[in-house]
Amino acid sequence: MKRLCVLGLGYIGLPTAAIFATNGFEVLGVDINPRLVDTVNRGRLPIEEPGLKTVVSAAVNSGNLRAATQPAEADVFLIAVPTPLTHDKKADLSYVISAAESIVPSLRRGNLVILESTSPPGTTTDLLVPILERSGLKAGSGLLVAHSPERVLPGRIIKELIQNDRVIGGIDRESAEAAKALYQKVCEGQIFTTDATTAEMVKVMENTYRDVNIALANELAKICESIGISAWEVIRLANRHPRVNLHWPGPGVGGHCLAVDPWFVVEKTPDLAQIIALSRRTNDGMPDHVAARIAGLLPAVPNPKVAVLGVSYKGNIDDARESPALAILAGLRRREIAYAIYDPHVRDFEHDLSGLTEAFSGADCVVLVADHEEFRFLHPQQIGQRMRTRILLDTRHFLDHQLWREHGFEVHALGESPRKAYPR
Ligand code: SAJ
Repeated sequence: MKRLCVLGLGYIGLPTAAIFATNGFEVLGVDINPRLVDTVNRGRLPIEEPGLKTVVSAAVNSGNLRAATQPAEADVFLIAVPTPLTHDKKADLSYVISAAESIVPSLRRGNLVILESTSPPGTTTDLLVPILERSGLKAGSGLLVAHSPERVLPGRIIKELIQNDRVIGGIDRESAEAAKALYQKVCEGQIFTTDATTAEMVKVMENTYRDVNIALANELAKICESIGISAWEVIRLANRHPRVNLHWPGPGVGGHCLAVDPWFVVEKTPDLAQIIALSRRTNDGMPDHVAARIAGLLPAVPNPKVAVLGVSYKGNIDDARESPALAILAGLRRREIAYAIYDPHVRDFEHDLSGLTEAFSGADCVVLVADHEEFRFLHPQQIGQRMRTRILLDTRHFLDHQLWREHGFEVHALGESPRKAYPR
């Protein structure tokens, strides 16, 4: 199993292809986007991700990684294409379907096909296998098929691809063992095998677990705002209990994973997945809650302006797709509140981005949305001088509030409202 064909050169496919290539595999990376294919063939990067540039340029320079728009014969086909949501919150499996169809003419006896894309439980056996069998081969006798979900955290992809444990679900034991033997060549973590549908459920439940816990924290944040205590202090102290691990509130849950995968469980069993659906709606309601809080904080001045800090879906990454910032900005527009945006990481955004000075100039409120490390070094005195009114709303409880107060800012945080503690 030396020749690999990786379908999809995105956040997961490209790092995976590059890691296999630097471990001696001959890898063909396939993507429908010719510009992306060209970028990869030149050893360049389409995304910002620590360590990725080194691995991709090493892979391309070694001659082991080549990109193309069409698949070719290989020993292993690894599908790592997006599985987004449709408008009615169902899994859009069209990329999986077309990737699977594209490899049918290249499939040969003994090939291993692995689906890495996060998919609703049942996808491998009920959707992927029937497409692959159009080749004339029979899954389970001559064709190996497995699901091996990716579990890496954006911002730590290279490290986690190598170090994380993996769960591999085969359509039969032979498929699971073949996929395990393959990943063992590049992974340091432990590899556990199971059946394909269980592996699919494992993956979607990991992200569902996190989403539900964040919803609990966001609900707590709103409760604490209403009774005048700090959710951040409650969580910090509750987490001193040996069996409690409350998550952190925030301006909403973004990205392509937590905000998407729980719906795959709801889609399968809508009557049963009650807490899961409610959690999704709770988290989806946070951006508008933030917009409403901003509106409530703005002073009575003509044409108030908000400076928004950070629009990626979380800190220290450049990915602003599905970011809660988009819904916050929509909430500001609905309320006819003007804003300017500063983000040192994001390049590709559907709204205009401003320079640092321009964003703060004449502003009445700074709102921190993404917790980029650089924002710790912003100096409230220099910023305050450019603003009309010194108000800060920190949706991540990230900045040094004491310091900002010392420089004349009225400081507010999500999950907190003016203290009523020790009222007597
Ligand atoms: N967030 C909170 N509060 C928290 C933690 C996160 O509001 O306590 C927000 C973040 O700000 C962000 C969103 O949740 O908007 C998601 O961020 P994340 O860091 O939790 O996760 P992702 O989406 O970047 O990556 C997740 C990871 N899954 C888990 O940790 C269970 C990753 O391991 C998966 O591989 C990835 O989804 C994926 O591709 O499925």
